[in-house]
This record gives sequence, C-alpha cells and structure tokens, in this order.
Amino acid sequence: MSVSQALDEIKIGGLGASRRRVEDDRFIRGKGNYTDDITLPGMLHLEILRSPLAHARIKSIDTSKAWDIPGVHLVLTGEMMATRNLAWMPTLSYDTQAVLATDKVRFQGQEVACVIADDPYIAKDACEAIDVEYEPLPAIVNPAQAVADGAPVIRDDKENQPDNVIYNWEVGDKAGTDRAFEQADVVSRLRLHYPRSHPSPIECCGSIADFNRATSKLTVYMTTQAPHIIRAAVALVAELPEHMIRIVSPDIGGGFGNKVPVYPGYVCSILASILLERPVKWIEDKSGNLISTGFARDIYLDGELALRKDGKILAVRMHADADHGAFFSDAQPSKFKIGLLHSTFACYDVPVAHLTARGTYSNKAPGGVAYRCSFRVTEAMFFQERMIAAAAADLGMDPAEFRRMNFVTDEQFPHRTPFGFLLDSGQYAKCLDVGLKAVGYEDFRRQQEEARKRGKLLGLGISTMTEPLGAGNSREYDILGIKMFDSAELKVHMTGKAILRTGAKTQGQGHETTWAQIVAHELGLPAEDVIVEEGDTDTAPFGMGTYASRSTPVAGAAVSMVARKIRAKARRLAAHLLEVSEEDVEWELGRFYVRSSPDRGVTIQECAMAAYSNMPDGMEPGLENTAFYDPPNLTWPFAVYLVTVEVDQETGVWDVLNIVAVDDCGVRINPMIVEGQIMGGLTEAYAMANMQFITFDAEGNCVGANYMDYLLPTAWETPGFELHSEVVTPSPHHPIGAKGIGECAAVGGPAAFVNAVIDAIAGTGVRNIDMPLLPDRVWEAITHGHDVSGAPPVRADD
Ligand code: MCN
Ligand code: CUM
Repeated sequence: MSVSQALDEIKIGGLGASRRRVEDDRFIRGKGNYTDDITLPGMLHLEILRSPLAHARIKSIDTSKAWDIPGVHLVLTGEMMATRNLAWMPTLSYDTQAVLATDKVRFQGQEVACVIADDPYIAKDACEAIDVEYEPLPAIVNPAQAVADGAPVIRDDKENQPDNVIYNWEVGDKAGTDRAFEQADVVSRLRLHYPRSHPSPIECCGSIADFNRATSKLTVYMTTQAPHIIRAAVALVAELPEHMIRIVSPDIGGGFGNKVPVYPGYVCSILASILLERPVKWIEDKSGNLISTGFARDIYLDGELALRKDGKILAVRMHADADHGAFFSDAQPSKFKIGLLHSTFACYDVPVAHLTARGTYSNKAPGGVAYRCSFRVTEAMFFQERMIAAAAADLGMDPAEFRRMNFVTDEQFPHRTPFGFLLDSGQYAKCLDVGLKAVGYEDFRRQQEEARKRGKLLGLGISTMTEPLGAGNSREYDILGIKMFDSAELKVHMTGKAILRTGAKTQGQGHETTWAQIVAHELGLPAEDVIVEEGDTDTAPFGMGTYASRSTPVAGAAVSMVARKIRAKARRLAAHLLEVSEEDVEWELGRFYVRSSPDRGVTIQECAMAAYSNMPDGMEPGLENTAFYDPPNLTWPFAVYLVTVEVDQETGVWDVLNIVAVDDCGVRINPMIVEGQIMGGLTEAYAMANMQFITFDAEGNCVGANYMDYLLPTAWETPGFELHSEVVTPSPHHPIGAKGIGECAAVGGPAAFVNAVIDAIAGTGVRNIDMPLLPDRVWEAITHGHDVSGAPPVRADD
C-alpha cells in the first residue's frame, strides 16, 4: 500500500486506522443491553441449589417446603428432569454431564435442584427450604488420587467406566525421540502444575428462555460466545425443530472462554419456560460462576529436552496429566483429546518429539480448556518457555541466545512441526531483537550482577510464543461433526450505507468497530456507514462463534470475501454507468474509473444506487451477498514478552519493574484495539502468575471461590506495559494478511513473569515454583532452596 493510499484508508476508518470503538458509546453511558437488562412480560426467575459436598450419594431430596412458599411456580429436581430424559446432557467432548444431580453429586457447587418463582429472592429462599440428605464419599482432587488403587469410581453412572481414566492419547514419534535422547549430551527435565484458573468475566452467565405455545417458537437470550452451536445443541437435546429455535446473544460483559460451554442453568431455564409457558430468567451469582463454570488448565506437565552441548535442541519428550473434573465437557473443536497442547515448541526447530497425555475425572467442576487459551495452547506455551529457561540454565547458556539458535528461521516457512502443525509465517529472531533492545538486556544483566552483590534480587524473564489461531479449517476441525468455518453477510443499501452480519459473536473484542474497517478497506465506504450486527441466529448467517481468536482469521476473512463479491458486482454496475466494458474499468479505494481516462469515474455509492435504480438488462437487482470462509490453515502469530522484577528475600514479595511486549499478529486492522487486547492479556497473565489462588482441599472443598483469594487486578495493581508493533509478518493465506491476537498475551505472558522470579533467585537451586507465585511460596523457595508445588490438596491451614 502506498503512503497516500494508507492515508486515504485512515480517513475513512479503513485498515490500520485506530478508530475509536463504536460500541463503547453505549457501554460507557450504561446503555449496553446485557442479558440481565432484558425483562419480558410475565417473566419468572430461576435460582439453583448447589451441592455443599464434593462427592456424595443423594439419599433423598424433599422439596415440599419449597413448593409451599408463596410465589414459587416450579421446583425442578434431577428425578423430574429424568422423566423428560433431561437429567443428563451430552457434552461437546462425547461424554455426558448431569443437568441436575440424580444419583450422586460429583463436585462442590454442582446443580442439585432449582426453583422458579416470581422473583429471584423468593426463588433463593425456596432453594434453602429444600432438604437434601447426602451420604458423603471420599473426594478425588488430583490425577494421582484418581488412578490410585481402590480409588472410588466417580462416574459409576457410566457403563464401561471401571476407573477414573477418560483417555490416554499420544502424538509424535516415540522411537525417533528415544533415539535422539540416547544421543543427547545433556538432558534437561522439568515438572510443573499449571493450576486451575477461572476466566471470571465481569458479567456472569445467564439466560432468559421464552417459549411461546401459540407459535411453538423458543427464543433464548443468553450469554453465549457461539449462538449457532447452542441452537444446534438445543435442537438435539430438547428435540425441538431448529427453525423454531432462536438464540440471541445480546451484549456480553466479557467471555474469555467462560461462555463457550453449555451450562445446566441454560437447560433448566428452557425446560421451565416450556413447562410454565412463561419467560424464565436465570442469572448466575459470582460465587456460582466461580465454583461451577468453565474452569481452565489444571494440568500436570512433565517433560524433557534432549540437548547437544552447543545448545541445539535434539528432541522433546512430554507427558501431560489433565484433570477434567467430574465430566469431560471440553468445548474444543479438534479431534485431539488434549486440545492443541502439541503446539508446544512449535516456534523452535525441533527435529523429533513425542507427547503422551492422560485425562482423568475428579470431584471438581468440569473444565479444562477455555480461558483465553486456544485449547491448551496456554499450557503448551507456558511449559515450553519454562522448560527453555530451565534448559538454558542447565547448559549455562544465555536464555536469549539459546532461544535464537533454536528458532524456526524466516527461510523455513511454511514449516511443519514434529507434531504435524504447519506454521504459516514469522520473523522470530527479529521480534526477539526488538524486545531485547527495548528492555535494555545487556544493561539489565550488569545491574542484576551488581544488585546481587548488594543482596538485592533482580530477575529478567523472557517468554516467546506462537499460537495456532483460527479454528478451523474444516478438514481438521469440527464440533459434533459440524465443520469449522465462518460467514459474513453484507447488505449495501441504495444510499451506500450498509449492514454487515457475521457468524462470530463479540464479547468486548470490538467487532462492531473492526469489521466495518475491513468493509471500508475493501469497498471504500466510510466505516461509519457500516453497522455490524452479531449474535442473533434468526438474522446472522451460520457461524461457529468467537473463541480461539478465530474471529479475525475466519469471520474477518469472510468479511473481506463478501465485500469482494459486492465489489465485483459494483464493477459491472460501474461499467454500465460509464458505458465501457468491464475490462476497461479500474478500481481505487471507493471509486471505479475508465482506464484510458481516469477522470471519468463513479463512486461505490453511485454504484449502490444503480443496483436499485439503474441496473443493466439481465442483472439481478440489489447489492447484497453472503460469504462462507473455510480457511486453508490456522494463522500463527508470534510474540516476545520480557519482564523484569525485584524479589524481596525477606518476604517473598515481588514487584514488576518493566514489561516489554513485541507482538507480530500480521496486518493490524485496528492498532488501538490490538494494543487493548495485548494489555488485557498481559494483565490476566500477571494475575495468574501473581495472585489468583483457586484450589481444593482434601475433602474437595473449593478454596478460593471468592474475590478475596481469587484476586482480579485493578488499575492499581496492574503494572505498565511497553508495546512494540514494528514487526509485521502477514499471514500468506488470509485475504488481508491478518492473524489472530485475542489470546496471545494471556498465553505467552505467564511464563515471562515466572521466569523473571526464578531468574532472580537463581543460585538457590530452585527450578520451579507453581503459580500463583504468592509471597509465601517464593519465601519458602528462597529460604529452603527447594521447588514449591501448588498441586492440590492444599493443607487445611493454607
Ligand atoms: N484485530 C485486529 N487486527 C488483527 C487481529 C485482531 O485489529 N490482526 C482485532 C479484531 O478485529 C478484534 C480483536 O482485535 O476486534 C480481537 O480479534 P481476534 O484475535 O480475532 O479474537 P476474537 O475476536 O476471535 O476474540 C476471541 C479472543 C478470545 S478466544 C478470548 S478468550 C478473549 C479475547 O478474544 N476474550 C475477550 N479477548 C477478549 N477481550 C475482551 N474485551 N473480552 C473478552 O471476553
Ligand atoms: Cu480458549 S478461551 Mo477463548 O478461546 O474463548
């Protein structure tokens, strides 16, 4: 793009414009329209009774007192759900999940019954009036307990499930990896636990189901990141015809993966509305959200690097033990049981690798995948970068140099990883150089030496990452057999104003702003002339929703493609208006002109008018179209994050001195929004590394299901960031060269913080402290010179 073209684009809010977010007008003014803002005539309220125990047999449930409370319309239990075959529902990972417990409760906070009443207070009181008699069973809170001899079988509801193992899975070349290890000069090993974490968006989950007996139509307003998938799931589970189901995602107050799964509350509100023929609203409270929905991570990683003494990585060997909770309900679109964990070490040129993974049940809320993650890529990159730091230390090599010598080089793209992924493009060494310069690497190392002599602990952590973003393509990715692609529909009105709809669903990422910029880039219409709508299955074209930072790589690409279809038709209209043949018409941003006399031209707006008022003979009127986009590959952004810290030896408290981020996500549609995504991701990374404590005791009690322990950093705690955008490697297969960015900083960030703290205490012999690096853990590591595990169960006095 020439400079003058780029300036023209900025003028109309096109590609590269840091256009202000149009959605923020309503959000900042308190005029958003969230699920809980919606009130329908005659609407009732649903509250859920949750299990206080992690594992117990249900002996009896007495709901009679709840029914007697004035204002109560319905009390639902598992037994009643079972009469409609709805006590259990299928999960997106081909398991089953209890909607309301029948035989046993399997985690603390599990849904046992629910009450539908005139208002939420009556419903809550009535929940408390329900008597449940439990017979407690021993609880399992980690994979080692799950597979121990004599462990109670959690899923005794299932046939052919004699134990707590969900799967054993492997990928890579075992024999080749074994051979490479035999030839290694040095073998470096690391084990760690990536703790449970929770997306905790500001808005909790909720739904309003509205079944209309007269029309037989079910409308559900709900907090979902993927409305069309929910429609398919409701059609299957509730056995309702698909065209009689309308799912609407209104404004969403943050998703972060929490709003991908299907929750019992949704199902109960739907059934209640069908039974009562009135709208039923369910809005979760904060503790309900924290204790029962969408956990992520909880994985034990153990791996080895085979190394040559000059620093070359010869092979990677890795084992993962994933704790999935009581139901295997991962909402992830791959056929790989462990998600995309095997994207680990993708940015390094590793000749051979082997990964094994085992999934187990435990007495915890189901979870495993979704929190700003692209399905275990967060764990993959965390392990990779912690392992790289440990290996560099074992070799006595500089960690930056060690990375550089093992990176996939610019000439190697497209690069096939040993686990089978195909990397599209990147300039890894260049990003690292920018980062090292920005952080003042050499200088910092000198300061660190000097400070150490004075008994002060400074540390620098590096994390580099690449991430497979943009599920699918449809050849390799599907959900319940529905192939992964996405869509966009563009309607250009006669005055040149337009409405764009996609199959994605923004939850704060800014699609209403950025999609209009893509249309502006492709058609030359000012972005402000394009409104963007998502989330209503009756109007939006079919799409797979927003997660895995797939919107830009897939739906965003569909936006380009549909705009190009519109432009192709506009070209025919232009030729007609200019009275020349189509081949003689040239395009520049917003205007067609005659090649031989560039002064003779028509604007895109004039073409739009002609589509309704002056089309050539035989041409179909109107200027509307739809595009479905099936990406040929994932997009692979790259990033380098550098963090410097000071650790206080006496207390274990650590402070961040500096954070430098170099992100290459290809072409940036809206640089300001991209920076916002990176800052948000780094804030979450900092929170996970520093302060977010949510775990379990030996009885399976969830410790930290509150914002006193599971801290959300505010502007006060959050350090400042220095962001760099000078490296741009377009994705070769994306129509505008963009790659995803939404998760990168949350994926790559945590290792930079942990590496910084471990670097600061180098010399103590400590290889690992599990997140969160709470002061007492860091203090213990320094004082006793040993690793500190964060694996549950925690001691009662913790
Ligand atoms: N963008 C851009 N140029 C690029 C890439 C992206 O301008 N080269 C813009 C996009 O147009 C979009 C935003 O950045 O407005 C994020 O785009 P993308 O990387 O495609 O990610 P998605 O839109 O698919 O968002 C999903 C991603 C995920 S999976 C989680 S989890 C997460 C995240 O986004 N949840 C979020 N960021 C979040 N941000 C907010 N505010 N709220 C959430 O719930
Ligand atoms: Cu994995 S959390 Mo996001 O993909 O919605």
